Amino acid sequence: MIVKHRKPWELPYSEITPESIYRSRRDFIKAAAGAVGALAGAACVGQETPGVLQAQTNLPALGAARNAKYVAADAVNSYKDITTYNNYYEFGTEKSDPARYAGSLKTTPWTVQVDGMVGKPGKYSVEDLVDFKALEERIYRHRCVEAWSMVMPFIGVPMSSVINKVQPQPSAKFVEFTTLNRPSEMPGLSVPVLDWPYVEALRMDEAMNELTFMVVGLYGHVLLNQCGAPLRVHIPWKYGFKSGKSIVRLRFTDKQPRTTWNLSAPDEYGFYANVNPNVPHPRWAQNREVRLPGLFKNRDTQMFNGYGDQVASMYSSLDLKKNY
Ligand SMILES: Nc1nc2c(c(=O)[nH]1)N[C@H]1C(S)=C(S)[C@@H](COP(=O)(O)O)O[C@H]1N2
Ligand SMILES: [Mo]
Repeated sequence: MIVKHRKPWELPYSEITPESIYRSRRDFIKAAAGAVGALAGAACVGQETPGVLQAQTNLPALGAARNAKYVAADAVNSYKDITTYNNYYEFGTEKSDPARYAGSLKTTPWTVQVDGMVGKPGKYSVEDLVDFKALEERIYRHRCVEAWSMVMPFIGVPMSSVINKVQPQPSAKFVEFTTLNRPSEMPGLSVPVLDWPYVEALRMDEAMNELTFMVVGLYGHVLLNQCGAPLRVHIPWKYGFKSGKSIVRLRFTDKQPRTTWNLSAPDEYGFYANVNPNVPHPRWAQNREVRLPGLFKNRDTQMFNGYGDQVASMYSSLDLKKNY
């Protein structure tokens, strides 16, 4: 049974600003202080063109060269913003819940099941699927359907390199990825806000697109659990909900998979979920967004989140208002 709880962005303030009204005064002041800190951080980022961004963390460092082809011009968000303001409903629906509760998740050992229409099905470790000698750093924009955005220095490999290892059959048209479903370590799973486990999927050409990234690190280090350790997807031209975290299964199929948010509210969350400012969410506009840290919508949302050159051609025969 799916009990629909009110999601944070279903409150009426979301149209005006997701943050300023709802936050307690204390949080408000903290956010304002954060904004000042991020400005200082942005100045450092501007100077630090080569090399990998470093974070304040005890997690192991990951060697990865920055791929200059995928560096968003915008200032990078602070490590703190990226790791304390999260959506990861398996740990709770508040933005602060993942940082609070994800620490207890055990990410080793980790097994990814590969099945369906694939030449090399089986159980794989992260290291089997991701070539850690080929890691790259990419600075990607990240746009949530809730109309906030951030810029994140991810470390990973193209999803195409992972898919090529397992050799999908030519008949496979979609790849589905499933998140871990472990109630003992994920308190949010006991609340039926979604039909668990969290499932997302891409058309095969989308999965093979050069931008689609299989992420193992952030800011020069191994991913924190709240960010989707040990293995998460990032698809920068789609709304954030397409980018599943803590992936335990890759399934190849010829039928369009039933994805979690689409099942939960099909009129609000399409299978494609391309960032499209011309298709408003039924309950709020999508043509503006707040780049965090910020208190108000402070920029226009770009078609395909600004990645149209690399992805628009995949949708030339689709009506993107119908296929939202
Ligand atoms: N398993 C799982 N993956 C998920 C989510 C989730 O709740 N569970 N939330 C999605 C949404 S809505 C967004 S915006 C991004 C947030 O990623 P971030 O916390 O790294 O910014 O993760 C996506 N992946
Ligand atoms: Mo999102």
